[in-house]
Amino acid sequence: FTKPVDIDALMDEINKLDVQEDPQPYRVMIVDDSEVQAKTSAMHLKKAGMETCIVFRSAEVLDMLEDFRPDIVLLDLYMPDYTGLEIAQMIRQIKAYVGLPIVYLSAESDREKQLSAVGQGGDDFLTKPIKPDTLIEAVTARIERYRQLQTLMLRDGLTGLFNHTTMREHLVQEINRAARNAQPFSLAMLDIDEFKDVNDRYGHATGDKVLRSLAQMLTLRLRRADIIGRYGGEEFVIILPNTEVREAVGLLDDLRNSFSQIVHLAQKAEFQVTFSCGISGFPQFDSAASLSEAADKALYIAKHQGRNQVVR
Ligand code: GH3
Ligand code: MG
Ligand code: MG
Ligand code: MG
Repeated sequence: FTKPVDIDALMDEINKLDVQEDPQPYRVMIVDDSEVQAKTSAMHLKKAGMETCIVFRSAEVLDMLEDFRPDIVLLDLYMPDYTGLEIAQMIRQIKAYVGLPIVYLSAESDREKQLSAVGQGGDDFLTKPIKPDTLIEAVTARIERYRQLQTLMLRDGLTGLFNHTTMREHLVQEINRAARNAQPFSLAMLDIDEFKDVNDRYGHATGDKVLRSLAQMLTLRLRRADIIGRYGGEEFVIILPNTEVREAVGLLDDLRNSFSQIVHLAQKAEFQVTFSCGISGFPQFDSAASLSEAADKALYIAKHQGRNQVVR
């Protein structure tokens, strides 16, 4: 006998999620061989509430990009080992960073050289010395636009969850991370049961609301570290870092139970919806293809055994 869910309280919390702002501070990476210059910029940006990281040696740029995940790179033009231009071009060769704003921050005042720098991988050129307010404004504008574009590219418009492409990239990243740290992780594939009937009976708009309610419940109930995506129509996928398959089955079964108890409203009707779920895990499976295939197979079995259940 499972504890009944207070649906009103759950829906209240779910509704609150809609208005929650993303509180993530802006992240600025500063590449400069001059410690004084870098620290001065960093200090002004920190005062404006941003997070900064300083890289003095260009050889460390790529590693720091992975670790720090900046929203913008401020790049000095002249450094002892590589030039800013070379670093910008190196960054641009990596698919994940094609859209990352790169702004040169240099004392170079020759217009020709500035334009040539912007032509080769950079987005903008700011001349040192720069007023703190000007720097903050320039950085803020670039980051706002970058984050908007990231949301459009990486997320699904209906639910706000990660899209199919992003989830595939996250899966590969998670395999590497788990292997490096010798940790397990689980992959869950969810598919709403008889969803065609929901659309047929109550209309497509109501179907969309059901998709959003599941997305919001998953976002609310899972940990911040869990990565949640909409894989396609009424299919969802979750990566659960540092989670054994056995734990993932328990967790997803709780979610399955909660979701099945939500009473959805259409114009003249109330109805309930369920989902089925298949789970696979690392290191039992250690490639993106084998993990997906195993979760898919388990989901198929869940459907065949009568739906509204979690299978590993
Ligand atoms: P099963 O239990 O076997 O999964 O049955 P099902 O009806 O859920 O599966 P089926 O694949 O036959 O139908 C999926 C339906 O999902 C068909 C399609 O109309 C609906 N669907 C897909 N994407 C969307 C969407 O974005 N919005 C809405 N409202 N419906 C969608
Ligand atoms: Mg320099
Ligand atoms: Mg389906
Ligand atoms: Mg379905």
